[in-house]
Amino acid sequence: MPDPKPTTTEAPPLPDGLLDRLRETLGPRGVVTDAEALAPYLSEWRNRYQGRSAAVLRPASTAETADAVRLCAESGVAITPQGGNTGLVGGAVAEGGVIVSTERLNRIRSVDADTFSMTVEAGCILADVQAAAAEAGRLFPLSLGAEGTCRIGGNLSTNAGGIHVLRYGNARDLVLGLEVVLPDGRVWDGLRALRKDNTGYALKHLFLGAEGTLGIITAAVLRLFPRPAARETALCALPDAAAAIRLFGRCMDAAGDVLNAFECSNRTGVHLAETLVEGVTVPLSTPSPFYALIEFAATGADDGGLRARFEAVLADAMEAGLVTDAVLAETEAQTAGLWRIREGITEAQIPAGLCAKHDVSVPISQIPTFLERAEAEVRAVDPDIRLVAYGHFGDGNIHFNAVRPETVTDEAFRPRIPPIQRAVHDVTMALNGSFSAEHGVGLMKRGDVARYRSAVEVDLMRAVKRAVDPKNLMNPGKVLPPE
Ligand code: FAD
Ligand code: 2HG
Ligand code: ZN
Repeated sequence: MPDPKPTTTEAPPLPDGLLDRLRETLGPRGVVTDAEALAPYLSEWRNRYQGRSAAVLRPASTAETADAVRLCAESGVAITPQGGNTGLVGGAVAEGGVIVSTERLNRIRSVDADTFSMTVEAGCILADVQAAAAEAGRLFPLSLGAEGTCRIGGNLSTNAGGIHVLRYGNARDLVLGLEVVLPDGRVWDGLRALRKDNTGYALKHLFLGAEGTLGIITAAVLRLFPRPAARETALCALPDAAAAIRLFGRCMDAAGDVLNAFECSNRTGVHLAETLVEGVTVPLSTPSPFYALIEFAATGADDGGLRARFEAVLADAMEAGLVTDAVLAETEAQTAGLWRIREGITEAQIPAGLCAKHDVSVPISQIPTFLERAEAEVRAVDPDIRLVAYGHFGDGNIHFNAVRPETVTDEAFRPRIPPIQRAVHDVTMALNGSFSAEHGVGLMKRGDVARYRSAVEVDLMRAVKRAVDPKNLMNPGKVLPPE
């Protein structure tokens, strides 16, 4: 579980003549080598890794992508696919070779409202995909804090989750068809809009969540849904995580058909957002040990008394002592304010300082046990750590961030990260959980793959990688542990 210091090692040079051939193929806008222009592609959101690459390629079509990949493959040059570069595990960090950015593959090819599907290129920004669907009166439900920057190809390659998984599924569940440039430059055209197709192996699922190790996704057919006509959002104060789980059960029971989001945070998460992020205000009178942000949304013209249903669930939960205080948004501005708190928790992780990050999932009923055991392990390493436990509790997905104490520098804290991560992941796996629920493996969790996935699973993954990318040129060194 490496947590490397950033390095500034020079990028290895490319074979003679390759850049000229790439410029001929992609045109002057398609190849970036200037150090200043390269810099943003070589840094990453948390400043944990420093990339190294001699060039960024910016193809503007599938054909250009295929040509560029073929040229690199012929020269034995490794490729790191990159979308919005918002990934949190170092998957888009280049360790030599070239970066292929999808940013010019940014056309919405078509939106078909009648069949509830749309075809988009991989470099479309997620927010633009959502907006194009909305314009056609449809919903593309994938939603996450980075949606203004991340690109749909990156979302599909990380099988992104976000705030609506409990209702609509992960990114994987939102894809009907895919187009992929394979590591040798061939194009797999699987851009089918079929809901049913049992004609052999489901190839698209190989590439979804593969973090760019098997090919470059260039386009996708996405599933669309009816747009919610009404939504109600509440922030609830809770005594503890156990109450959150019982409240989730009640919401599912009473309103599973309209439950749109169930996000939680402990007090430290909300406190850091309030104190470190602009525009975050908690509209409750007193601080609480735990919070839940809950959203109901109805799609029909008749909202089925959505607010009344929500109020009834909250009133029952208050009577049962699961909720101690709650605010139900009255206006769109208040709804946005409540969601700002949620986004603020993620944003606060940067100014708060270095943290040991965990993106785990456990069976929902085990969340309180996980929190208790993981906290004990973390405090054994450093009793003063600030623990931010938040995330998509309705999916059993906890972002468990152990933030350095205020009195300790990032540098002094860095060596404490590996033992903390090891202990937290051991707790997770002992509860039959996953050491990466959303963000993937990238560079960061390759060691965990070796430790926690079975030998059979690792063998199968290696066999797939060898079959699709025998020269190991597509995002080498990511996901699979070193042999
Ligand atoms: P990148 O970071 O560019 O790449 C991610 C991986 O995909 C890399 O391995 C890269 O090589 C590969 N890749 C990118 N494009 C392609 C392609 N076209 N073909 C093949 N491989 C490709 N994640 C969640 O799941 N849920 C969240 O709620 C969430 N919230 C976030 C909030 C913030 C503020 C931030 C900064 C990140 C968050 N993330 C979340 C993580 C991140 O946004 C997602 O992983 C996102 O899906 C990455 O998209 P991207 O375009 O930035 O991909
Ligand atoms: C979120 O849910 C993201 O906001 C980021 O997945 C979580 O690692 C984090 O802090
Ligand atoms: Zn998340």
